[in-house]
Amino acid sequence: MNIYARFETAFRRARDGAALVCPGGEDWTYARLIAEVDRAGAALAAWGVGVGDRVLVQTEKTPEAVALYLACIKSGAVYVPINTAYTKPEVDYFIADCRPALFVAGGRFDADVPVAVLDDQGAGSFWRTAATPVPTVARADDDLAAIIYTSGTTGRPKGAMLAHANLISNAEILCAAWGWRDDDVLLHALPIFHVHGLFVALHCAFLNATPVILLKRFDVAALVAELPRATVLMGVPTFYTRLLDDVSFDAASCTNMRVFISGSAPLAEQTFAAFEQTTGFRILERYGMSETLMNTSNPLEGERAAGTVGFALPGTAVRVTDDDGYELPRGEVGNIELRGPNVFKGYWQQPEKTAEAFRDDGFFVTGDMGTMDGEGRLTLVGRTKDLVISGGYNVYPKEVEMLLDEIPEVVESAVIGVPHPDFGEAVVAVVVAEDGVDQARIDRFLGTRLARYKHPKRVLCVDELPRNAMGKVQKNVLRETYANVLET
Ligand code: MCA
Repeated sequence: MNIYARFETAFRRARDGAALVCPGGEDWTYARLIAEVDRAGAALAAWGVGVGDRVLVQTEKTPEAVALYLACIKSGAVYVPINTAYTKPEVDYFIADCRPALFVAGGRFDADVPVAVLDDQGAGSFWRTAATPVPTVARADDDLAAIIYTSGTTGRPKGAMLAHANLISNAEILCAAWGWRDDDVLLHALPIFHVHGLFVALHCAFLNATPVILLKRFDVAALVAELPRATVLMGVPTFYTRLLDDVSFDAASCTNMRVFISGSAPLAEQTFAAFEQTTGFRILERYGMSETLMNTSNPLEGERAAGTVGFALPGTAVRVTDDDGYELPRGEVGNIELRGPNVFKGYWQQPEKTAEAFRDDGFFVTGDMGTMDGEGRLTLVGRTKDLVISGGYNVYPKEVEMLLDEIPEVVESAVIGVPHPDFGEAVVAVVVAEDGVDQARIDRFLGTRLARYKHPKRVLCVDELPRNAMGKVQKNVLRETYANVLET
């Protein structure tokens, strides 16, 4: 089944109800959303987008961008959203990799594929034709709905292929797990180019046709202003630390709220405790990945334990294994592996990478390390993959190192994640360089090549990098040595 058919059934029931509530802009009812999806669908058809074609999208968060997403899946195209922070060379890579039938960009862009513009007001050359209702294309369970790029340890992003059935089952399971209600109101401040803001947040609301307060971006003042009419907030830990730092945020802001959900990065136990102290709410932490959507969740009813990501969601099998894939006794630390209807179909045009990621019995090896207690509660304790999670964005050091090593004065570099008061963790580069390399030089070089959030927040020059007997750079030593460089 096409997931849009599920949404549309709910949308029709709630025709006159608020769909997208846009502070400072025009609100849309669900009837309007249905019509706008048809308008976007007609535009896609006019651009020649057919069933199974990829549509690469790098646009601001507008109601029209939401309609474009829904129109893509409705018409059987494959939606490929990318971060608005990506630079031209980064976007060129995605174009070359997924060969989209259409690239919908936020502004003018030169490419060897058709480019349509949908600007930050939701206007632009994308709108080619008058609205004509487009049919909802029937899709089999394994047919792709989206490709979500995730960077890899090689420094080259891989496209995780998600099918309609992945999206439908995960959305249904989350609605049940989090007790979604018809009178819920979702406060939405996440970007819509990642699984968290797009599939987790919007799909829960759309399956139930509940109102979504659509903030263009995360802004504490706007969030605090909207909280009194919301019941559900989903955010990365930075949302919660920034709320706690804001003097206007207190228990009174939350009187209408039902649940605060956190994910995409580890929620510090002190944040969990401080939030409970300020508001009385225990943040519900859950665990997911682009490849697998949501895997585990703390319970809605029952003990939400700080520092853990809760229990396997219904239908998802979670195990902790040794390096050969054998399940370890409860309480031991090992690789987290998963199997279930949420798990993706593999990496786009990368059969070897896909094969490497799965065990023979179909379990996906996440690259996260964890431990499971006797009751089945999972705690994340680290990663086998070299990855930095900064404010909920994944940054693979290799990608940054490859660029740093292109700078003529740089002899070698090592990129690490260190604690950051706002982003939880942030990127730091340790470089061996000939005279004359400083932060400004590196920022200038990276400026047109790498999304800003991946730039090192600090560059440290050293005479040599610490290496083990095998000659491998000891990143653990660097992380310990420079643990405090971003603390202030
Ligand atoms: C912005 N900057 C960052 C980050 N965000 N630096 C490091 N890490 C970040 N996450 C930098 C900008 O480059 C800029 O640098 C400066 O901070 C201010 O930028 P601005 O855009 O104003 O920042 P912001 O609006 O305050 O953004 C912070 C944010 C945002 C709200 C925490 O990063 C965010 O929305 N994060 C959520 C990401 C997310 O949705 N992740 C889900 C993916 P300069 O001033 O130097 O130019 S993971 C997922 O989907 C999985 C499946 C899951 O489980 O959920």
